[in-house]
Amino acid sequence: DSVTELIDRLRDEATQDRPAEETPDVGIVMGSDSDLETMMTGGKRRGAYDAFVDELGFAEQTDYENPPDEQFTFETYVTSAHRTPDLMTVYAETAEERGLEVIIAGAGGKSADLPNMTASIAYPLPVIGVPVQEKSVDSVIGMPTGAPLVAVDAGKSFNAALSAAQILARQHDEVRERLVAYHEDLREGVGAVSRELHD
Ligand code: RP5
Repeated sequence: DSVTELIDRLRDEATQDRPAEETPDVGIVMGSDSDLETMMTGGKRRGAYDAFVDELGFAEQTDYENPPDEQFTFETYVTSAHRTPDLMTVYAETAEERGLEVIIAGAGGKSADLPNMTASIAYPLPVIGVPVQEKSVDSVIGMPTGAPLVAVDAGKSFNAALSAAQILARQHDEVRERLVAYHEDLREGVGAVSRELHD
């Protein structure tokens, strides 16, 4: 799809007034497809996709008008603050009307503006920023007073997904239960490793 088509579609979706259970709960945006590995999966670390799909039972919603069977969903967009500022702006402007409850935004490089700008435009929707590379941490977390952005450490999109789920869990008991179950597994895993070390 061209950027113009994506913009038109987002604007159209914002007018549809779909029931909450049919719209994506979380929007994942990133500045470049070179951010995909860090943001989603398959890299050195596990990413947001792994947290949502493997640990929390969310599904990716690839078509706004045809939701998957799973109750909790996320969508994924590549939109650059510098190459497609119009798409970034419309995505953030329409996010709340399209039914999103939280956005995860990742960017790298020395001009990692996407998380910051998305947070400013989408306000009061919460935005969790992921610096894709360590050198961009300052630009992602350095927001002025009154312009909030929740940020995780460089590359930790897995934690950004858990933070997004924590926000959803305030309204959705089922997400809360899945987070608690994930944490129990995590504790058991740590216990198993430390037992191995002592055996
Ligand atoms: C940022 O610049 C992107 O978020 C990416 O991390 C970085 C480099 O982008 P590419 O040149 O690989 O597209 O905007």
